[in-house]
Amino acid sequence: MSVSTTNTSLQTLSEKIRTKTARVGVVGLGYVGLPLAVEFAKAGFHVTGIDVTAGKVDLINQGISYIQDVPTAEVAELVEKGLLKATTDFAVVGELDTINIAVPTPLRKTKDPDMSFVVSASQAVANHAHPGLLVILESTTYPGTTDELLLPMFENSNLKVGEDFFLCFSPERVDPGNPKYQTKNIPKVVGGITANCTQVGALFYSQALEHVVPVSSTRVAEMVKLLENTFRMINIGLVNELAMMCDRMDINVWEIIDAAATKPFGFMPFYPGPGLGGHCIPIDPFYLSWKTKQSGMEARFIELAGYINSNMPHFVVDKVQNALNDVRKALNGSHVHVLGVAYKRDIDDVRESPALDVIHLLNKRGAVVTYSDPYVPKLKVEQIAYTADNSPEAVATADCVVIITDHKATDYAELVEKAQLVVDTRNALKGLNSPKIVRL
Ligand code: SAJ
Repeated sequence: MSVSTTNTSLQTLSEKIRTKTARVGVVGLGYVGLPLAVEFAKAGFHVTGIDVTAGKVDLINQGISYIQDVPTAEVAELVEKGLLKATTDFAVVGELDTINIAVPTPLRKTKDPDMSFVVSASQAVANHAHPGLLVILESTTYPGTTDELLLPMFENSNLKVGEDFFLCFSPERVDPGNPKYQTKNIPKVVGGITANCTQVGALFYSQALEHVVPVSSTRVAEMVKLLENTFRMINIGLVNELAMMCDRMDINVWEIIDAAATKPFGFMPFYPGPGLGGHCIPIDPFYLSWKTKQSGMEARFIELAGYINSNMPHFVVDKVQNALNDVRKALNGSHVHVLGVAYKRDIDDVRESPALDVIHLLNKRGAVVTYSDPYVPKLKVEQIAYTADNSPEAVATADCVVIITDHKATDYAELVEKAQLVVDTRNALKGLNSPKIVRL
């Protein structure tokens, strides 16, 4: 009597995972993939990173980290021990037992999902798929991606999902620069195409991560992540609209939010700002609204919040223009110094940063723009290349300084002393009073 393949494959793979002899692969060695690869190598697995960028592969094989949250010393030690290596060759999948796919899921200009990275990475893995393989997609995406897009790539007459191979989705929850929550201690949601898939996916993560949250399907797991980040984007949109209301009514929006935040239950503070940056919050919700449109429903909250958030750079530039007008200066021809260009404080990432929109709009209105940011030495906005001017003169000579990113390293009291005029879009000047200060 032939033993059912389900038991054989599931049991064999589970045993390899439990004994840490499973050979682990991670596709996409960015801010999600490299920390994940390092965590599994630190747990004692032999991990192979796969990336299409040879430069990243070379750096890892030299024991060098290029990700802010991953110390080079850790990478060097793991490479030295033979627990971590990297390659650009997907053929290695044929010798691996598990594969995590963590590649970008950006938006096209039309705000439609760009699935090209997921499709090419998944197909490259599927080309070398074999019985006993566990594949887990981690890239944030619309509900249905894993079962509609990936499953057909892998399943065939010899490979039955949940029996011969296992397919899951597990949302990445990496928060770059977060000193408290990193890959190992962020609860990990995982859902499989079948119960066997969920079971082996959860077993896999439990070998290296502190808390695993199994859910009933890949679609649930895909939707969990979208709820998390849509919740955030919409609430930021709410307070941005509140900021515009308060501006009309001459009320200090920051004081309102701080006072509301004293409510010990039923409230969670969000803060207005110059717009929504990063590769998650401004993007993920549009994966959800795109998919709901496919099922004939419009995600009105998302669309409205998106409109409000994307309008904030205009609102900020209007504030700069009005602040200069109040000191009888035209924006056109004035020197405006942008303080901080990363998409959020204390990191070096400028992806989708509102600073890019603000600088573009300032240029369009004829301002002479300089910027400073301790984490970002160079910047390109449309076709214009900038080099950070971190000199005290830049602040002192500017007709107006606009705080776009409130890095902790800046001495804001000194800034107010030196500057002629400051527009503060982040409440970085909280507690400081001067006629020079204009707040969002
Ligand atoms: N922002 C506001 N007001 C706020 C909070 C954020 O304007 O009250 C702006 C930020 O300045 C930034 C953008 O929104 O431009 C996104 O900020 P973020 O704090 O959400 O930071 P991200 O983009 O790094 O989001 C990540 C997300 N993590 C993942 O998707 C895995 C998000 O789920 C986390 O909640 C967030 O970090 C976090 O909590 O820091």
